[in-house]
Amino acid sequence: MLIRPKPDLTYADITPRSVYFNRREVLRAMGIAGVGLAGGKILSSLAFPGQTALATSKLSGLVKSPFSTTEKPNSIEDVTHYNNYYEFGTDKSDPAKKSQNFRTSPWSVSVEGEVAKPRKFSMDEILKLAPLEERIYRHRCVERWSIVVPWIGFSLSTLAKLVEPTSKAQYVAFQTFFDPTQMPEAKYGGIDFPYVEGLRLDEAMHPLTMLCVGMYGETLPNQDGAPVRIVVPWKYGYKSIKSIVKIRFQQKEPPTTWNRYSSEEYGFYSNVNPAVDHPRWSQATERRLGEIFRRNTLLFNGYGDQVASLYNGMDLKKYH
Ligand SMILES: Nc1nc2c(c(=O)[nH]1)N[C@H]1C(S)=C(S)[C@@H](COP(=O)(O)O)O[C@H]1N2
Ligand SMILES: [Mo]
Repeated sequence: MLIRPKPDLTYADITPRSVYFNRREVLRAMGIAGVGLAGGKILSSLAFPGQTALATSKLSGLVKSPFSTTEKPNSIEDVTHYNNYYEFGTDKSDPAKKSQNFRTSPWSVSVEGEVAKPRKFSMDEILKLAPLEERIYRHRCVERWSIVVPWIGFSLSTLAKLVEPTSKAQYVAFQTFFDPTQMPEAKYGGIDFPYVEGLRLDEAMHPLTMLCVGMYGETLPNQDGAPVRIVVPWKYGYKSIKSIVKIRFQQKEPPTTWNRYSSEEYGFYSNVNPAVDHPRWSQATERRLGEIFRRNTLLFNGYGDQVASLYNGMDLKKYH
């Protein structure tokens, strides 16, 4: 039998990042900063040592969100060069390099199952469903690193209400796009694809749960889940499924990728909880990318005031 390390343990703790070349600084020095709408396209044709340029474009009409933390966001370099996206490799630096040619247009998301009005939404339709909000959220990976990201999008409930879930809808299942020809690294991932995730209906309808289409004022970089992903800030990062093509409302609890891989280690709920250890490591502390000293991890990742009531009376150790 082949004994191989569990993929999610590859980086049980973070390694200090090397210093990345700062794209914006370089552009400023070159006198081509502030390129506005065309910025993404120009940037995508430039590459600097140690960093891959982003093929993103600016999103306009952004509104601030009351859900934002006042903590300082990480740099865009941190957030785009330290990723988990196993379809594009298991090393934290792989997604930035290996997702560059991922085709994210045309794109549509099929919303189906226990709903009165199933339909497919094109990306253009999604972008027009609601005002795009900038929401600065804490994001905590089960591997004990955390980041603060200015995501862009709106509450998933906005889309859900349009399809009118029936009374049988108790859970929501999500599925990532999968194409082994575009994602040749996936075969070394050690998990099954397409990547799937799920939430209880009340979790999915909670205003903090985001349908996310961008970050840092622009569309999502490929490595962060372009063109559209879910972000659930009070749960471990793996619940925040990237590049989704399907949302299904259903009666039964859906299978989820990491739970299938190891149910002891990755529960369906996966709420951030410093008092419930992963079987192989403590979850009490975390390291914020860019910081040296560890921080204490907060129950529900600090979103307890908003979400604790969803779990009243539940044994959080059992339903981890
Ligand atoms: N499709 C897909 N979604 C995914 C993953 C993945 O491997 N594939 N990794 C998850 C994990 S473990 C984390 S921590 C977050 C990381 O999101 P980020 O790279 O944008 O910070 O994405 C989650 N969503
Ligand atoms: Mo993660």
